[in-house]
Amino acid sequence: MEDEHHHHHFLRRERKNGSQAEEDSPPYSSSQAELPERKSELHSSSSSSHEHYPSHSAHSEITTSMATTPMDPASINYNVNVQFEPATPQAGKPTSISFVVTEQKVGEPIKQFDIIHDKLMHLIIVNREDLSHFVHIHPKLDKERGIFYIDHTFAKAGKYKMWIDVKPKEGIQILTAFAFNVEGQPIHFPAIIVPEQTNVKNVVAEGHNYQITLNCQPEQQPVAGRNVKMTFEIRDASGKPISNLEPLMAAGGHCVIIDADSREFLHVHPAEEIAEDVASWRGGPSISFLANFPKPGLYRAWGQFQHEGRLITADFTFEVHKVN
Ligand SMILES: [Cu+2]
Repeated sequence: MEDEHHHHHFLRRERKNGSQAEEDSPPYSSSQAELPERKSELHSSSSSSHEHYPSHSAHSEITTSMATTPMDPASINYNVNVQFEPATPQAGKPTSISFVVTEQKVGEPIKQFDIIHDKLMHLIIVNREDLSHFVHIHPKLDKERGIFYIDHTFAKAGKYKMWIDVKPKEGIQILTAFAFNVEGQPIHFPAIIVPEQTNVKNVVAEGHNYQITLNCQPEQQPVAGRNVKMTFEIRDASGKPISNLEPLMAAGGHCVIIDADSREFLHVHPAEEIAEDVASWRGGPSISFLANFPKPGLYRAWGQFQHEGRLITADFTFEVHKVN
C-alpha cells in the first residue's frame, strides 16, 4: 500500500513539475572537471553544485547537471526527486524518505543502477549549520518501481542537508545535494565549528572505546588544491593498534569530508583498494584516504571503519590552508 501511494505521488509530480532547481554554487573547479568520475588516480570526487531549498512543499526536486568534458558528448541531466513522509520531517518521529531518479526532467523512473562502494545508493545527512548529526545510510531500491526508500528518525529539529550518491546503469555517477528542515522538539542549537586541538580522540562505538588518530601528509595542515593523504589509525582503548578491521562497503574504510558551509562534499576512497576476496580482508591499524580540497576553509572529515561488527565513526575538524 505504502509503495503504491508513493508511486502515484511521483507520477503526478512529474507531470506538473516545470520548475528548475536552483544552482547556487559554482560548478566543478577546473581541476576536478578534468578528473574522470570515480576512475581518477586521486580516488576522490567532489560536488556541491546543485542545491534546492524547499519551503513547505511535500515534493521537492533536484536537478543534477554533471560536469561535461569533451570526452563526454552524452551529457545527461538527471533528475532526483526526493519525497518526505510526512512532508516536513518531525523530530523524534520516523520519516520515510524516497528518491526517484529520472533522465532529464521527464520520463520513467530509472530502475537499474550500478553498485558503488558495495551499495546502490549512499545517503549522507548532516545538520547543515554545524555539521553535527552525521548519518550515512543506504536506501533500498524497489526495482519494480524504481523508487529508493529509507526510514530515518531525526533526533532533533534543525536545518539539515543530504547528499545523494547514485549511478544509473551505464550512466554517470550522480552526486547531488538537497537542503531541508526538521521541525518539532527538541530543537538543535548549533555549535560553533572549531578546528580540533588534537589529532587523537576517543570514540565510542556500540559501547566499545577506541582511540583514533588522524594524520595528514605531506603537511599535517592540508593545503587547498594539493593532494593530501589522510591516514586514520585505529587503536583500542588501551592504545594497542587494531589489525583486524573488517571491510566496510567493500573497502578498508570510508571517508566523507564536508566544509563548514556544507557546500563542498568529498567522498573519498581508500588509497589502497581491497584487491580480492573482500569478505576475508582484515586490516589496520592504518587506513589512508587521498583527498584534494577544492578551497581553503574549515572542514570536517568522518572516517568510518568496522571492527568486530561494530561501526566506528570518527570525525575530525581541521583547517585547510591557502597555497602560500
Ligand atoms: Cu554509503
